[in-house]
Amino acid sequence: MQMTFRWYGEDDPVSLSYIRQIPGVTGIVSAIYDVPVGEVWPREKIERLLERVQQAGLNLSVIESVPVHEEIKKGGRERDRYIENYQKTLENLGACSIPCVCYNFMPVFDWTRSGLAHPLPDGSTTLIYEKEAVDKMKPGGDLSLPGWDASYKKEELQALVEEYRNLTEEDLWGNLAYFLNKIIPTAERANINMAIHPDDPPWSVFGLPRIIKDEASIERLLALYDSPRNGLTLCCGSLGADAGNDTVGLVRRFAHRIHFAHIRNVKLLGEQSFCEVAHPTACGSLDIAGVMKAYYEAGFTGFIRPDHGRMIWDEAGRPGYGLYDRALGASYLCGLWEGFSRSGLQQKEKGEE
Ligand code: DNO
Repeated sequence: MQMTFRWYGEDDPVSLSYIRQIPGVTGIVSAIYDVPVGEVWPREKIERLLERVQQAGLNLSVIESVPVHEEIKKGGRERDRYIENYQKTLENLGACSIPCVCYNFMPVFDWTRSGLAHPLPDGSTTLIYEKEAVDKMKPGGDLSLPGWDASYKKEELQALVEEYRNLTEEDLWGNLAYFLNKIIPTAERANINMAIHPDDPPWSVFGLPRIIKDEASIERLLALYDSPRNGLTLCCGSLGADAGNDTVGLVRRFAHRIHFAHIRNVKLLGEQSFCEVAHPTACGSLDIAGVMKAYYEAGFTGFIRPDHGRMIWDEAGRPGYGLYDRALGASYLCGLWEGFSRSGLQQKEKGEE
């Protein structure tokens, strides 16, 4: 595995030089943030990002994300134009030797939470999703969605949500299949591993369809286009918010098609409610050591990043993306990996004796 860390570009208070100082981290996960969703990412901008990251002594490992325009997800009249743009962006990324691209197919809203600074008993703060609070939110009304990177103006939002009203999950599957049929051949030519991020949380929010949420849907997604380039960002925190998902089992089952792993722990708080906690297994409801062991045993060579962190030690910054707790997460994950590789080595030596 290759340990990576997300960097939001020059405006990110967590600088590349700080990231470089986290033991074990060799790669950066980033994106071009100043091109409107749906437009082609110019090659020069990608080259500049690549140079910047390399100058800091790191690799540009994953693009997270190249966002998918709503016209594509909705199956709108303009979708072919936006798919062509997406293909051009992939070609430009391929020309810069970017190995992996993360994306998602969630209508309108990306990750959703009801609070960004929920206090934990240890005095840190964290992201929380409480069903009751989310059920009361009205997109387009007076809703300000915590932490959401708004790509739309509020007025546009209501209209957009309305346009999805008649779109069923099956329609969304059809639109995803249409998209993959066009972009996976491009990714194959560009040598890029496409890695879809599951829905976060893995259930419908605001009545909008969500389809990448469990083992059966991942199975179906992979079968839509049977190519190693059609792969996954396996986010155990997203999938693990549903107690019905066995995150260790998912890693074992799909390891061959996982290109990128997001690792974080959540504490389940009842039906469709959870908060995020520190990475170690003991801190939450997920078996993070088991997840890492499953990657280790599968011989995983892809990218891993610690996902959201809590805010600790009075750090202020982008919710979920401060430096300290994610750095602790990276160290913990690297430590587990080293432990597994040492015990693997010992077993091998014993066998050879
Ligand atoms: C949140 C992230 C998501 C993710 C996208 C991938 O912190 O995990 O925003 O980047 O869903 O397309």
